[in-house]
Amino acid sequence: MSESLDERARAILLGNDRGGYTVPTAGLYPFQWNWDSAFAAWGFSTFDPDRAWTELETLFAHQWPDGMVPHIVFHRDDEGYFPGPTVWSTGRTPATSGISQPPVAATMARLVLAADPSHRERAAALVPKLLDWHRWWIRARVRDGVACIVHPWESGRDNAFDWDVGMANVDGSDVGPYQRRDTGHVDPSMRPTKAEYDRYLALVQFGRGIGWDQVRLADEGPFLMADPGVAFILIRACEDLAVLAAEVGADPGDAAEMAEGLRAGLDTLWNDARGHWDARDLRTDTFANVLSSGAWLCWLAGAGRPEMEAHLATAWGAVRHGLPTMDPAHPGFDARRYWRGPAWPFYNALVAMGLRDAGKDAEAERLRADTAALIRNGGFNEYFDPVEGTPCGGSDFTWTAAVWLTWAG
Ligand code: 9YW
Repeated sequence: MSESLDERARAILLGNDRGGYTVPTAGLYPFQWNWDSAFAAWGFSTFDPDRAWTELETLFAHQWPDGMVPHIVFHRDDEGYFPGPTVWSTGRTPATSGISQPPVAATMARLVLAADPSHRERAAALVPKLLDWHRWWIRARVRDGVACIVHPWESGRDNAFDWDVGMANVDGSDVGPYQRRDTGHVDPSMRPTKAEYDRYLALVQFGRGIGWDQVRLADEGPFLMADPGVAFILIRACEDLAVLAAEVGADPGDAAEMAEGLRAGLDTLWNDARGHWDARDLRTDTFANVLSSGAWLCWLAGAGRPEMEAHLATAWGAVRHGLPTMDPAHPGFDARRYWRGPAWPFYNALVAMGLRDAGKDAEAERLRADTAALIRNGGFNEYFDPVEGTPCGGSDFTWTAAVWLTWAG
């Protein structure tokens, strides 16, 4: 008898385990990524809660003194990824990148605790670290009342169309020669372009040039965009942190107040002319003018609006498989190019969590069933073409396996 999908998913998590941390996928992403790890913990919680807590603890063991939790921890050398530790040059040991990633850890920690409430002490020990991280976001990234990113990688949605308006002001012409590695692992037509990578690198070089001073990065850097994705995730994470702290008898600090303050700033992300949540370039005060993946997370923060429900129905009418990460009617929609169209199982899980909490059970269930079918037919890939259902990107992906075990399967 062939291995069941549950067994396969568990084998992927165990196979990507490098001892206390999990890589997103062998080859393409050989280090510990921040939000991937939080999803890995949720996946582990279905069969090894102890290992789930270790995943989160390893991530937070590399928190910076200022509270930031970096987007990559380079636990050991690996030539298979660019840009590696010497390019970031953050001076940390072990090396880390110099930016963060969407703060889903508090939300995942709450779910991990729910899976096995006996680990209260480990949860309680994480609460002050989560609080420090969320406060870091407020101090180093919230500008104009809303959560911003200083690099597209910080959004976790690297080449989303959202960032084009801000990236237009980043000069990537002088970054010098470099050798990409991602295009050696997967089909280059599914990856961000060279022009985008030049600019990604220019932003890293800027951060390095100011010694990774996080406040200066936001206030003086070439790129600063308000990100609806991170904005919604951070509000939800602060709310979840307040609940988690109460559940384990830890001091919740100002978690609830942070959520409230951030909620008050959300209005500046509503693009009234187009009727949807939208990314905004703070350097030029310009909307991205695109219905994109970040907007789909509105329900996660209790920020759903009737217009968003209508957009969801339209997007679903246009593609057959799962939720597209960009408006299929937009001329820039590209069904296979990373965050410019494809459906991502882990992201669907996050959107569905919001839909369910907003009482939209039918929509949440549709997303679950769609995602399950994609995985059943195509495997545990990084993402899928939402028009044809073709598996794309890296295979045997950690967070795809994790959401199969926790939600889709
Ligand atoms: C990169 C690991 C990461 C994810 C991001 C995704 C991609 C890294 O892979 O970024 O080098 O392009 O966009 O969300 O954490 O899975």
